[in-house]
Amino acid sequence: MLTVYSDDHRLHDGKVEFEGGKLVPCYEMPRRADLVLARTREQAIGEVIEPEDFGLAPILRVHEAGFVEFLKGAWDRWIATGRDFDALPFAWAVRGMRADRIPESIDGQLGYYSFDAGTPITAGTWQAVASSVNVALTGQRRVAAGARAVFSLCRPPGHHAAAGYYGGYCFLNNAAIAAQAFRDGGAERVAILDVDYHHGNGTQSIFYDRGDVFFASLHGHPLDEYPFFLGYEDETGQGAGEGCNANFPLRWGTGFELWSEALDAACRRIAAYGADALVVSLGVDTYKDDPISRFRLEQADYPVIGRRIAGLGLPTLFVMEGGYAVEEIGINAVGVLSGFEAAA
Ligand code: 6XA
Ligand code: ZN
Repeated sequence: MLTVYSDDHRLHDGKVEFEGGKLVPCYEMPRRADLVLARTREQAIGEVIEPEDFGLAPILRVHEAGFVEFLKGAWDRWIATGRDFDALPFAWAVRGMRADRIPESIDGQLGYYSFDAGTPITAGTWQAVASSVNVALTGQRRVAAGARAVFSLCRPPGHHAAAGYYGGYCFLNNAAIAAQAFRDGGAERVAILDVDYHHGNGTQSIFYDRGDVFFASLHGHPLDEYPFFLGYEDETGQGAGEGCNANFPLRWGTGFELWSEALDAACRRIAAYGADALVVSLGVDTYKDDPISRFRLEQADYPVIGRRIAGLGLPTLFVMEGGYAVEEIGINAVGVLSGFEAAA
């Protein structure tokens, strides 16, 4: 399987995120992608290629122009106010407040365009984010051209990013942009399977009222887990998208037996939908030793996941999302890919 990768991910290197009442070192660090890349090489998964540059047009098919402008300029505006540390928001519009007025100050806009304080913007963030999108789109193009599967080793991840806001270590939604690119390239129907530990709230919201992109997600139950405010079973899509959204929330402590039943159910829904292409939001923070998650998957489970996904028989783009048990992240992510490949 081809891997698409760029060193540009290192340009996004946040120092701190807000967690447990403190500013703590970022879990989402460059070493994550470095280890996944090293593992693809160790396991000789296939050639590693650099991304092409697709520019802004495919991004603007999914994200609001004002939001993209904000992300591009946020760091320069932040340091112009005299700060020299990571940019983090601290106030948001909630129930009954004015979400229809955009503040002018950088601090107001950080809150307007985000939903958490865990996602620092740094000097190189925009360049890394744009490159991560190119990694996804380069993989998408190869799959659209006939590859059975490609691995887009995206960093920063994307599935929490919605059309107009960022959060959860995500800025632009790589998987959603790739899914839209499949549609724009002629695919009638696209499915997205999100196996990251966290609900892909951004991806869900982008396609919620559309019937041409099916979204299925297995994740920590919103009663327990971040992002808390989306990801329930009764979110089934709306309008033309009714029936095209399937959530499988699972409580803390879930192990592979229960998790894989949910995977089978998600795969049955995708098979019934009849997609032309599949995008997998591949997070491995479901692992038992992940420092921010509470499922109990084991190393040996990841190839089984890959095999099950291969059973769908669809042209497949794997897009890297989360996973923070850094030493194991490469083993587990590449485990999924190897399982997929072995199921020829
Ligand atoms: C809150 C937790 C962010 C989760 C990010 C993630 N700081 N998403 O792994 O898939
Ligand atoms: Zn995650």
